[in-house]
Amino acid sequence: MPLKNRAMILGGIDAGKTTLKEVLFGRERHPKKIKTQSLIYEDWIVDTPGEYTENPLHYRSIMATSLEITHVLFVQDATNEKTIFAPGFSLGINKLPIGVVTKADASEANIEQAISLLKKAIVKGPIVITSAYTGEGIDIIPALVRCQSLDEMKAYAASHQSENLIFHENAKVRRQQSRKEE
Ligand SMILES: Nc1nc2c(ncn2[C@@H]2O[C@H](COP(=O)(O)OP(=O)(O)O)[C@@H](O)[C@H]2O)c(=O)[nH]1
Ligand SMILES: [Mg+2]
Repeated sequence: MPLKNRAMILGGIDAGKTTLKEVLFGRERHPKKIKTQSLIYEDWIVDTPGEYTENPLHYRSIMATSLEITHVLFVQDATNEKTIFAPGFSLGINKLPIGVVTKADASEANIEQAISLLKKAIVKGPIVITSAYTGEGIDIIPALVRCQSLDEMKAYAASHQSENLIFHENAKVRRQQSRKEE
């Protein structure tokens, strides 16, 4: 079923963005690394070069592209102890955020660390733990991109009950919300 929503993939150089896109389309991952040189629109995904997220000179392109999408995939490599996302990065783009941990299969992967880095970048939203090599977690991504709101993604996470999917909500945001409800 074609998706009417569209997701832009952001993340550092070599984070696994293009490999993720290939696997999402059911294709073999590239036998060798091919550098992404420009924005690549394909079906419901926009792949971006790592430089776009790493270099603030490209932010205007990210903002322009964000007008054409509904979701942003914030990709964090589990084998990289560093992140290129500043705290609260997702708040700068007014689209539905999805955190994606890549390379969960790698022997040197630190999944907990990658999750905590994404929790700082994304104030509220789902975080999916994936490996393009084993395929784990991959099918959760299109399901989330079908959702139209954070609440819908949260409900999906609650009903889906997968160890590869968590829904993150900043404790402070949660407190403010419950105070409003009182
Ligand atoms: N172990 C492992 N390596 C991966 C995975 N996905 C991508 N890679 C490797 O990470 C490198 C960068 O991948 P690429 O998709 O080109 O990253 P991009 O620069 O973010 O587009 C390549 O050598 C991939 O083979 C994965 O799920 N597991
Ligand atoms: Mg790429």
